[in-house]
Amino acid sequence: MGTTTLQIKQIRCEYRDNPIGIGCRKPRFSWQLASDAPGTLQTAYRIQAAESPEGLAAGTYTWDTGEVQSDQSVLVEYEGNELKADRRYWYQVRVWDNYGGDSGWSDARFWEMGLLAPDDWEAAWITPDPSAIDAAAEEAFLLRREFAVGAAPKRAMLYATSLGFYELELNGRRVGDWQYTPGWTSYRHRLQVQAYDVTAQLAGGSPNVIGATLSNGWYSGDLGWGGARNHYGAVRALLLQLRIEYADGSVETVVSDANWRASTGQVRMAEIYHGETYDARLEQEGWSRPGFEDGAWSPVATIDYPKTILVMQENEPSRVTEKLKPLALLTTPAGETVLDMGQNMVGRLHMKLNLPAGTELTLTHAEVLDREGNFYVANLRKAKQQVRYVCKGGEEEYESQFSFYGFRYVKIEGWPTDVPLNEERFAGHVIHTDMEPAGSFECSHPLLNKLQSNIVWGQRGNFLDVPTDCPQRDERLGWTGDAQVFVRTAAFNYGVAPFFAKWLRDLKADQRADGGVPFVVPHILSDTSFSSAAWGDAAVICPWTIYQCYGDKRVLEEQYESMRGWVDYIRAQGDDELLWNTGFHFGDWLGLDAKEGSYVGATPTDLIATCFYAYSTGLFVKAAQVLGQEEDVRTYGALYERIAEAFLREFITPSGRLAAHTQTGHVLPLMFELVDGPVRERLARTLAKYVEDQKHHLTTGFVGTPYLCHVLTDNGYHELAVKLVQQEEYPSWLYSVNQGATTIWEHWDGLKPDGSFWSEDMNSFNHYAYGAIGDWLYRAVAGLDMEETEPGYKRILFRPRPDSGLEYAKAAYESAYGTIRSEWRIVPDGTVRYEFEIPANATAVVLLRGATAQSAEVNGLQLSQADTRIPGVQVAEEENGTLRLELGSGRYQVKAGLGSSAAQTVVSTS
Ligand code: RAM
Repeated sequence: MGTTTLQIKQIRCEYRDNPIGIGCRKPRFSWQLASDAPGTLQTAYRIQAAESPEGLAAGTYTWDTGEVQSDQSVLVEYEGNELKADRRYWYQVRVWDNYGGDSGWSDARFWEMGLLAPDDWEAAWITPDPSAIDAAAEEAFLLRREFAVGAAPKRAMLYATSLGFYELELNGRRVGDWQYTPGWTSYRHRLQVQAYDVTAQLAGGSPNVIGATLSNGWYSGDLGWGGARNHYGAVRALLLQLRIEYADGSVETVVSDANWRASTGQVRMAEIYHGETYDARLEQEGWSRPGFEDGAWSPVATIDYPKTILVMQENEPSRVTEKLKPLALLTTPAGETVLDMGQNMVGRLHMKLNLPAGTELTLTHAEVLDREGNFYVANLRKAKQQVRYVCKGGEEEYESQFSFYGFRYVKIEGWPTDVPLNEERFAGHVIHTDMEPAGSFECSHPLLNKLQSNIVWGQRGNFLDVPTDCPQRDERLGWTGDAQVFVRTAAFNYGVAPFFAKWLRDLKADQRADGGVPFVVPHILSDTSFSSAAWGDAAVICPWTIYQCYGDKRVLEEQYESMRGWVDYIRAQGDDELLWNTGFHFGDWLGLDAKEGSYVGATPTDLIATCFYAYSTGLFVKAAQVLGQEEDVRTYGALYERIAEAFLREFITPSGRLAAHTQTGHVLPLMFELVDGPVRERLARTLAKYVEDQKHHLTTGFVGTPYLCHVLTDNGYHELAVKLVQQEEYPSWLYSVNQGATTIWEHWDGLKPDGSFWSEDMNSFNHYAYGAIGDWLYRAVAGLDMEETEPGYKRILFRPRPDSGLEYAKAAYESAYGTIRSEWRIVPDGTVRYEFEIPANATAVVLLRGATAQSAEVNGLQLSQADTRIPGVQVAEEENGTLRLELGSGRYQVKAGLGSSAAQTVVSTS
């Protein structure tokens, strides 16, 4: 019974299509199946790889798996001949399914290996000769090299990295569109190299020129709120290698070496926090083109700097991903001229000018206006976020190269009074790591949709190469706690596996020998800025979450020692090995129950620390199980049991009362399953009471907030979670939405009801932590979730909650298997219409509360009569008032009754 519909939809190598510059020696391959037949599963696959498309056709394979009986279609690891550096490989995939279908061979795609070892480098690190140019000064410097290219180059690959930021030009044109290269890693241990295919940009049979501009960036710029700079070194330098292959097989290499020339230029200052000073009159026309006279330029010096730390680029690059038009040009009550971008964004302002030479413009960037509507920068602390631009005259265009700004408003100063200021000359260029969009959530409540948008913008603004706390003030650091609370939400909105895999390698690199984890990764704070509970736990929670969401076992393998190191670290703290009751902790950071003048919420830090100790140990045991580390499963499994017992002994009275009277205190043991039976019920009841006592307001901070609604929903108090999320009064998520927020705020009361600010000291309007509620919207309300045992959405769990006070909700998610969709809508007859989409080679469990088989229809067929004869429906049964379906791939429309509680909670939003 063969079918002809089976096809391969997309194939990927290391999460990307036709990637270049791959640095791992065993890349992994994923593909998606497409088939009309419901319940399609892959039964076998075959992958072939060769050094050319002809090689694939002729059968000269570097790898041929043969037909492998397996349903694995995600992240299949390369096991062929050893892969060579700087080489392109082609591959194709073929699959078979449970209907006897044969996809035939997919189109051939390629991947390209980057440089893999220090020996692959002939280039030297170069920097301007120190007697001529100070490579540690504020201003950027330029490097150039002219070289001849023979006729007909066939392939030209350029590899580059730097100490500091670099941007390259080749023959007068920018190389690539990547921003802030080489990205930020734990530079002492790891420095990324970017690969560029410049074949099309090279001029055959003539002189060519490579030019590079270098600024301070994360390497040597101002970083951290203490005003410290040169965290990794003071001297900027470039490492570059261009390999040109000709049609006759010969190869030529151009490298950074003593033959380059150096100059200073038009970028007088460039700093991440402070912005850029650019004097267009100092531009040297044609400097990166052949024929430019560089006699006045200085020589360069080569320096010793290790090449053992080089790694190929691991995550997607940062790019301009969107261009926003200004919403308005304002004149504030104080008379300031201010552009309003309409969105708190991260990136920079692009401008087209035609002003007299020598005109000096100052652009200052801010997130908010104050109560009077005037420009406000106090919350930026020491960050200047300022562009100073001196015009050369005539039509000119500019945007910063080496700085990024967190802003909605831009104050413009220095505009000549006799020239009209036209807002069409400006555009906001949005920049972040160019992650692949993955999910969407929408519902019938407009304010919740705005909240979802704010969460996504929070992610865009703060996933700029590393997961930062905020993008605007003198901070912008990879705070581990923030990343940990947001990772699951992040993985719904975008594909974040490469992004986190990279960052976790930096976490591991910066982890101390005793297992301690820095507050921020990459680590640039003091030697004591390590190991707070819920912050350091990022070492365990993030890899586990990435494994869950992508089925990416390699992240677990790579991080395994780091995960265990963190658990061992905690074990060595505390008065005994089962409690963590010593050391410094951020606690329930910014919890509203904090004492006056404190940032630390009222929940005892030893309770928080011990809960996370248990949680991380439990997750580590699961990781050990996945990786077959039996001894660790035993040892840490037993440790986990003992921590859980110690927790109960220490924090729960014999009658089942928790010794911490806060919302967060109750949230954690419930979320981490440290209590069950009557104790669980009691804690949930008490938590519900606390929420009701607060008239449906939360008091939680960074630690409790992400879990609060999950815990309520999972313990029979979904209606309270709904009330919290739909609460519009302060403090609540929708309070900020009603205050005009376009991103997530650091504080519930960043902007108070009277228009005043919480504080000047620490008041970011783009801090994603509280955006962690996004995970609850996707998983609890729309019900798009997964079974933990088959990660990466191989087995999907649909658990929609039409009793969410909404008329409809829908979520879609691009998984490794393909599109997953979960939608529900309450129709006027009081029934619910659900829609589910399950990609091929995945299956799903559907749990519909309050529905019965008798009253349910699937794809127009009465379930009770047709049950398993409905195509794709494998099981239909009722369990404790819940209808449970098991479905194969396909699209399903389900009509079912609505439990009585749900009918009552529907809120009309029309
Ligand atoms: C602040 C950061 C961050 C938080 C730490 C504890 O400085 O902005 O969000 O994790 O403090």
